[in-house]
Amino acid sequence: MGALRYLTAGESHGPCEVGIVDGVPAGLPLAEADFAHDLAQRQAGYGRGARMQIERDQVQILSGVVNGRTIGSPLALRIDNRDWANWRDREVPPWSVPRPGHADLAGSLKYAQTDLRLIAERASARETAARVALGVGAKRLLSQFGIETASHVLSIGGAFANPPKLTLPQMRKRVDASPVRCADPQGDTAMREAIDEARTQGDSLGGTFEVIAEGVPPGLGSHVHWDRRLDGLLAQAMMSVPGIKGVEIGAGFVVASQPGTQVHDEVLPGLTRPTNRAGGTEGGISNGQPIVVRAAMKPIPTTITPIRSVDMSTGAATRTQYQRSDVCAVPAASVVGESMVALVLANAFLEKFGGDHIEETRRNYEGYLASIDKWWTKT
Ligand code: EPS
Repeated sequence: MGALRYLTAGESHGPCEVGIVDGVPAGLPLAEADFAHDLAQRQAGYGRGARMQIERDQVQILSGVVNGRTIGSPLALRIDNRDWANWRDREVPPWSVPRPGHADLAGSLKYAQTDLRLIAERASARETAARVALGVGAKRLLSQFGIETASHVLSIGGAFANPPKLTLPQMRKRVDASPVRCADPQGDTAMREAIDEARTQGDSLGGTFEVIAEGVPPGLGSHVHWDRRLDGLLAQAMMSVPGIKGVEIGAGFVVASQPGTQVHDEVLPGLTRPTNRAGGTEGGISNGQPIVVRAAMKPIPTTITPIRSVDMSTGAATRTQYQRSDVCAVPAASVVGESMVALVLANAFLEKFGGDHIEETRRNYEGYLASIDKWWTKT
């Protein structure tokens, strides 16, 4: 059991999405308005479909906050599904043709459902609205200790970004202004063109994105057991974002083809590191360098152009039927990935420093920094 426990509930066309998190220390400032930015970023994004014209994601805090501060009890967050009003009285014929790449086929076998929609309802990435809401709480906790996160899209289909070196505030400013959450204006244009082309071709696109966390102290996670390794926890959390098929930390897959002398980040006096190819973790422990995690997302499985499948009610070969969907959701996934990284880091932070009130967490954190200060100087 982690220091932070969180769950989500909700179906895509049910009344609402819900997130619950236990373990948030008391005394953390938090208001409903604090959720607006991240929820809007997740909803927006070039390549999103008609559903996002319907939804206006807003968090209602159901418990855990009084007078703008957490009180140490579980935080329950609700986001309404506005589309529910359009579905609740609708007669929907059962779906029997699984979309390759979606949970339809494997989920219907596992849960013995002949109507594949009953699988799709929960498998839908609509659920990630609740994760982003939970991530806002995690980010708020981390920011009390100078830990900041950002995310940006690196590629969509065959269009790539080549962003300059940016501070996190600079990056956030550029990303917020880009409909594909790309920090490089040329990449932004190329990515939007790629999405337009895919839409015209009746196809869908995936891509890659990066999450960065700065200000993370050394010592989160542990080398002593497989399930305490911070890199492993980050990879699992990132892979749990719908559509993600690959995760790398730091230089990732590239290091496998390079000699050790060109891979490992040398240590200089003051414990500074001239490079960060390790992506902020060594031996499953944060090392004081920025955490850098990248993920690869597959194209959306609901394609305008039908592809081969089977009608499970007859066993006959057929083709998929198009339903409303996004053409590309990589920008949205980058927001969700950042939320998951924040949740993993907040959990690891509270495991190390504990605290039932934020000031207790602060005392523990500052005591630790003072104890390691003789070796490690913050830059
Ligand atoms: C999704 C299908 C689409 C997306 C949805 C994820 O929804 P619908 O079936 O209602 O058209 O828009 O994403 C969201 C609703 C969201 O909030 O991100 C899917 O099948 O995964």
